[in-house]
Formats: sequence, C-alpha cells, structure tokens
Amino acid sequence: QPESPIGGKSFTAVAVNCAAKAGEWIKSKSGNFTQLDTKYSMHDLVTEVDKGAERMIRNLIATHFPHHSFLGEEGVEPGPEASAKALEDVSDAEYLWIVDPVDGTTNYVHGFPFYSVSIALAYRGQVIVGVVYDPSRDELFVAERGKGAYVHGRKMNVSDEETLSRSLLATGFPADQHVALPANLKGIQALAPKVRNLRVAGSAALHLAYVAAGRLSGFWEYNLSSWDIAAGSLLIEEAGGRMSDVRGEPYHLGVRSVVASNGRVHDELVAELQAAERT
Ligand code: 2AM
Ligand code: CA
Ligand code: CA
Ligand code: CA
Repeated sequence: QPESPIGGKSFTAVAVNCAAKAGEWIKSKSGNFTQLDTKYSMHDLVTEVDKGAERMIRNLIATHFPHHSFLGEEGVEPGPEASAKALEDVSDAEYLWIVDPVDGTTNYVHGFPFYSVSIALAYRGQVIVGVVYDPSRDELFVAERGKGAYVHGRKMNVSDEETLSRSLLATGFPADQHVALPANLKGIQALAPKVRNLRVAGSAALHLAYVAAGRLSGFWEYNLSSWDIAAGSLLIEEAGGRMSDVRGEPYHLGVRSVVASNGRVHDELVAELQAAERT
C-alpha cells in the first residue's frame, strides 16, 4: 500500500482541507441557498450548494493530484443504474477520489443540522483515506488505513454492546419506493422491538461516523451509492468495527445495501434483516 507523497501535501491533508473548506462554505450558505431542484424523484433534492461544493472539492484535488480520478455524486446522472455505471467506469483507476459534497441534502434544505461532507481516496479499489465532516458541530472524522480513526485528533473506537437488546441502531428510508422501501420497513418492524431504540437521522456518511465513534452500535441502509459509504467504511474498519453487505459478505466499493456495526452485534443484525426480508 502506497505512502503519501513526501514533501508535498499528504493525501489525508488534502482530503481534510477539502472537507473543511467545503463544509465551511456549505454551512455559510445554509438557509440562504437559492436553487432547489428535484433529481430522480420528489425525494431526491439538489441545490446549487451541492454542485458548488463538489466543484470546489474537485478543483482542489485536481490542483494537488492532477492524475487522480474523481467520482462525485453531482457529476453523475441521477438514479441507481447511473451511479453503478459511473463506479464501473472508473474501476481501473489507480487513485480514485469518491466524494459526496453534501450527504443529507434533505436535512440541509430543511435546516435540520445533520448533514456531512464525505471524501474517500481509494487505491486500486481499496479505500486508504476516509474523511467525514459535520459542519453543524464542527466535527471532523478522519481515518487512514492502518493508522486508526480519529475525531479531532482523539482516537475513535466502536462501542462495546454485545447484543441487539442493548444497541442503539440507525437506518435510512430508501429512495426506491417499490422494492427497497418495503424491504426496509420490514427490517424496521423486525428490529424496533428488539433494540434499545432506532434513529433515522438522514445522512448515511454521518451515521457511519457515529458507529465508528461508538455513538451508535450499528447502522444499515439499502440502495446507497459508493459516495455515501466509502469514507465511512474506513472510519468503521479503523475504529475496530465491521462492514458488510446486508447478507454479511465483506464490504467493497460496489456494495449498495450496507450493514455497519461494532462487530459484536453484526451477525445478529444481519440475521434479523435476512429473516425480515423473507417475511
Ligand atoms: P444525499 O443527501 O447525498 O442524497 C439518507 O437516507 C441517505 O440516502 C443520505 O445519505 C442521502 O444522500 C441518500 N439519498 C437521498 N436521496 C437519495 C436518492 N434519491 N437516491 C439514493 N440515495 C439517496
Ligand atoms: Ca443526493
Ligand atoms: Ca449521499
Ligand atoms: Ca449528496
């Protein structure tokens, strides 16, 4: 696995710088953005802030690393097929930046302060840097492969609950109203009575950061895209947690339906979701 360039700015420093700059601008525009559009459906929102933040991040990365590839939500046609295709198109990239400029746009639009900037760098398909930034609380979550996960310099560890009955879990309502939403409503119905409680706060990347920080025991969501998950996946792994798809198979960049946990409750969570899908 490659080291960051010596002398120049490290990969992690650039990722952090991008997240901080974009995050500050996003927060400054909160409540006074001017363009609100829908993309794929009435549930899929975008503002000029999403687009502007992605452009800002993309340009900053290109100045430092002009030969790296870039995949960002706002550069891809809306909808699940296009997002899977866009990932395929860059699958042979050596260095690939995977960026969600605003994860939680619906929250951002409503002034609900739970959204994030998500920036990952993958080397030959494996995430080596993951940064999630929450501008509302000025919380910066950073992981480097093999070097741990940190929130503002403090080492993060996943929580130690051993059972679902002691777990605080989070999930998300899928955008796909036909297949994924009914599937996840079954999951919610099955899990709600078995856990301490459930949260559905609206930013997958920030939910993943919260699992890494030990604030949530686990998280699952259906039909996400690579930019929602990539950065958070490394936070989880470096904080000692576990990432998989909803069947329990190991996480990779193509996984869209994801389970993340402190590791201890993982098998139980996957089993409940599998059982719920069969009902
Ligand atoms: P976004 O805000 O970047 O779009 C919330 O459940 C999660 O789902 C967020 O990470 C959100 O990312 C994502 N999301 C919202 N609308 C979506 C859509 N239409 N398709 C796919 N993911 C979506
Ligand atoms: Ca979006
Ligand atoms: Ca997103
Ligand atoms: Ca987004």
